[in-house]
Amino acid sequence: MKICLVRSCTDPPFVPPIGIAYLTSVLRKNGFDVKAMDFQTRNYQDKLGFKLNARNLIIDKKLNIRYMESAERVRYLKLIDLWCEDVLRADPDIVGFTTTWPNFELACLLANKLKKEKKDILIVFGGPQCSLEVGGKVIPELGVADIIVHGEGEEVMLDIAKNYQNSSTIDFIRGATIVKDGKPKYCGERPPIQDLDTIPFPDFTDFELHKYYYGLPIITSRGCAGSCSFCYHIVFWKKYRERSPENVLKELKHDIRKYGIRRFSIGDSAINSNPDTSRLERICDLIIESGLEITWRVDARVGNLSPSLLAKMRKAGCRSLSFRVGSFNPKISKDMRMGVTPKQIHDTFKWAKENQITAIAYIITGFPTETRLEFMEDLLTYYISFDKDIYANVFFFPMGIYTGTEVYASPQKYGVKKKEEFDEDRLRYKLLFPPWSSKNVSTPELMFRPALFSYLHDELLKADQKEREMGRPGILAVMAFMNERLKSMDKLHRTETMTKIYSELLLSWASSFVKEKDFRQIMAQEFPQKKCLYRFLD
Ligand code: B12
Ligand code: SF4
Repeated sequence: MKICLVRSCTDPPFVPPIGIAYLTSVLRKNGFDVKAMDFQTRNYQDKLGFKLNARNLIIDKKLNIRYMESAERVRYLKLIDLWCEDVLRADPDIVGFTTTWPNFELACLLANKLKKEKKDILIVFGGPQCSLEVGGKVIPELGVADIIVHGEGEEVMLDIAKNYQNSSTIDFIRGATIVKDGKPKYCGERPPIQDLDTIPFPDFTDFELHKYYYGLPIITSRGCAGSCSFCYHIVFWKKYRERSPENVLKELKHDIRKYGIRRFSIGDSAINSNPDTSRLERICDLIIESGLEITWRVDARVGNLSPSLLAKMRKAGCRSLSFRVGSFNPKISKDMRMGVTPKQIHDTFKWAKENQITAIAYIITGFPTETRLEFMEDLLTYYISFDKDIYANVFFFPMGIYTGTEVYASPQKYGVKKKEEFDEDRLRYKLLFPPWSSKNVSTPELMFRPALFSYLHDELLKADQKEREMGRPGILAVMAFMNERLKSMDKLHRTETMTKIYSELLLSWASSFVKEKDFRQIMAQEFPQKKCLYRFLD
């Protein structure tokens, strides 16, 4: 029996898909004939003669591509035809798709096409996009998959392959939803794999490894010991589990020997998730002692990385840390159940910098409890404490409500007003990013807050001279930056909603510091040449 495992994506190739590499390994160890395919590295786009950005792809419930010029629609369908031919050439009995939101629509279209071409093929969907909420309800409605696996996949996929080999109908698989005659049947939760050291190392032999930008992926723990209210990682992996440092070292050595790659992307939700950092220290010690010359990046959290630990991590090859910082505002950070302070953030970033580790921060704006004033105060705090060397890599994102998270499950507690009611045609929103709102954040403002923060950040990065001239503290300087933004937005966007939000933001922020009349006076004195601000305020 032949099994194909596929990643159907048009994004640039960062790392090979470790999820299907794990499944490949487990299935091969059990005697199955497996072919893993990553369409991210194959040059289909070159073959077709055009580049496609599937992140803009929107399909409806009938699998029609929506909101797209017909010429471009045809290009996507051509791409699906090419992919389909490739999969069918391998003559599989089972095709497994690894899904995330950027590749989900393409996975649905390809699965649908495969089913049309070869009726008896068994289609299995797995990966992060297959949460119980989405995988158990929305995917069955689309009719593209026979089985949807929720969460950790090694044991479940092996069960599916064994069952299918013994009988061509599958009635029950724990950890999955089975779709029969269009009806989904959830077979209940499967306990997470207790001892991660028992899982065989992922098998990357089918991938064109030289084509990936970030080297080879490896994962040393699954889940997170934290409990942040917006975080999908804890929902997906359920229980936090760690591999032993010795087992991690063994895999690193195995990868170097087998693939000749010394650059790693560690995929842990947070490498220092455990408040007790002794396991992390031990991993670093083992790498240093064994003299492996490797480099790696990983996600981390703020709170328990000391200067000495960071120095050790650097020595063990750490070159970049991505922090899901949440918010600079301690109150919002507490609401997020992250509980970090601006000082902790600042110190961690400073120590990383001192140890020549690039620190990247992901900031979430528009948490449902974040008022406009709090957001504006955050902007100001950021402005005042900004240090170009430390905050060179900061990225701002709108708050997304993932299915299954604490915020999703308790809309009342977080004041989330709207969670359903989307445009039926826009399947993507239904799956991941509902256009929600709360009494503090309207839907358009949700998208605007990170844009404003990014703008300020970019200006601060280039603004050495300007900054000095303006002096600190800088309410007025921030205003000036925002004014610039408004001007460019006026030209670029010309959307009334955005302009309105922007002027409201300015007014509410300003009036919290100074009376509106005084504010106008100050602005008139300080920035007489900047007319457009008044235009929108009047
Ligand atoms: C490291 C990482 C990255 C790295 C490397 C990406 C990679 N492909 O490995 C980088 C930085 C490049 C990255 C980028 C992005 N990422 Co990322 N990433 C992660 C992270 C932290 C770990 C991934 C990992 O190593 N997992 C370990 C393996 C073992 O798990 P797995 O792949 O999920 O596979 C298991 C199961 O899912 C299942 N399974 C998987 N496939 C299949 C298939 C079948 C048939 C079956 C049965 C089972 C199955 O079994 C596997 C083994 O147990 C996860 C969060 C997390 N901790 O899981 C986010 C995560 C996967 N990323 C996410 C996102 C959104 C992105 C981006 C879209 C971000 C962006 N805005 O651009 C891009 C997408 C890039 C791309 N096109 O792939 C989301 C996905 C959410 C969703 N529903 O789609 C996650 C879950 C984080 C989150 N926000 O909650 N990411
Ligand atoms: S520390 Fe990071 S990975 Fe852990 S629960 Fe919080 S956001 Fe999620």
